Amino acid sequence: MENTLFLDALAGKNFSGRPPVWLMRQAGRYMPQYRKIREKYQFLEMCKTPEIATEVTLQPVNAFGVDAAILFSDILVIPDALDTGLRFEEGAGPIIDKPVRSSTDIPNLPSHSMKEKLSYVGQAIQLLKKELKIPLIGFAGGPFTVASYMIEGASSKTLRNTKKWMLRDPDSFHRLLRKLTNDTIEYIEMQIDAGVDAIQIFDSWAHVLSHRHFKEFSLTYLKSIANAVKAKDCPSILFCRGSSVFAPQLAEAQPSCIGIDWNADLATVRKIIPNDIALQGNLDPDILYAPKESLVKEVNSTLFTMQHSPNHIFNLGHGIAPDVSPDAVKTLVDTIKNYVP
Ligand code: 1CP
Repeated sequence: MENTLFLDALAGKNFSGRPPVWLMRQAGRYMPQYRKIREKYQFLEMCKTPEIATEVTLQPVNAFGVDAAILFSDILVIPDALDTGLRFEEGAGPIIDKPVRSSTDIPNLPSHSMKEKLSYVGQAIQLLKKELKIPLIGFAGGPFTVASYMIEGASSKTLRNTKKWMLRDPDSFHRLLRKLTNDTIEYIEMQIDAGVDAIQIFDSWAHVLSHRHFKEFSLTYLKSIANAVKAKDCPSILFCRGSSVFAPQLAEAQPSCIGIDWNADLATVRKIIPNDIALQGNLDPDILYAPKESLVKEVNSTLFTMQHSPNHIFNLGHGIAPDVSPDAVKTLVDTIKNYVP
């Protein structure tokens, strides 16, 4: 590996003068190179073909020179492996044909080996490790977020069905979360064995939960996953939307790093999170729509806020949108790489 900035920052040992940078959703529809491949294949077909997943993972690495690669896949490969009939409709996002609607559906979920069902991910990781000179991030969804897609059957802004189940029958809701946690741990252990250098957990929809419910229905399971990653000597990053509020609770799971959404001031978060936990973030992804001058100014402000931090990883506060200009992404990465404190 030629560039270890990302791993150095996760270990609290980045003294290079600038933070490493990678971006959530750095591979995807905003890149013309991605759209060209996507014209020929279905999204899940791309995830399931190790050579294509490898090529798409490398696209942002080659185009922008980011300091870490994230495996091209999706958090919904677990519901797919559980035979829920996942498909991606153009413009409509994920659709699950056989949603899990109540406790009676839980026993019908198969107990497949995730290691076997998702072996295509392991194969992509092995191909990538041969190509990459930077660290590779593996990932999975947080059980609460994955459950919410399985229950809603499609994208939802309110997660109404999920919250109704959670509030009316918490015991069976916990059963579903436990099943998904076990499957997720098996899946992540396979990724680590295949060679990923760090694991990020995306609990993207945790922000719909109250403080108490976050602790009960999200954090409990994030803790189990963070412990399993630690037991494999692999660094972990916990991210959720809402992390600017939930960061102190996420710290209880003792991950290597917490991904912070864009609502918080990183310097303020830094003061309340134990120093041995790295912080990742947290530019508002919409700043990529701003004119170049404002974009550079905003990036520099974040860099200045965290300068001399040995454990800051530059990222957005959430993923890149499909209509962002690749030039803006290039400007962002270049501004960080050229930063002189
Ligand atoms: O039509 C297409 O071309 C598919 C678009 C697409 C892409 C490029 C989807 C469908 N997923 C992905 C890749 C993806 N998803 C990655 C790849 C690695 C990278 O970051 O470059 C990752 C890490 C994810 C993770 C993911 N999928 C999350 C968590 C992160 C987040 O953005 O909050 C979530 C919630 C999903 C579900 C999902 N998959 C795809 C879409 C469009 C969505 C979101 C749907 C929604 O808004 O509810």
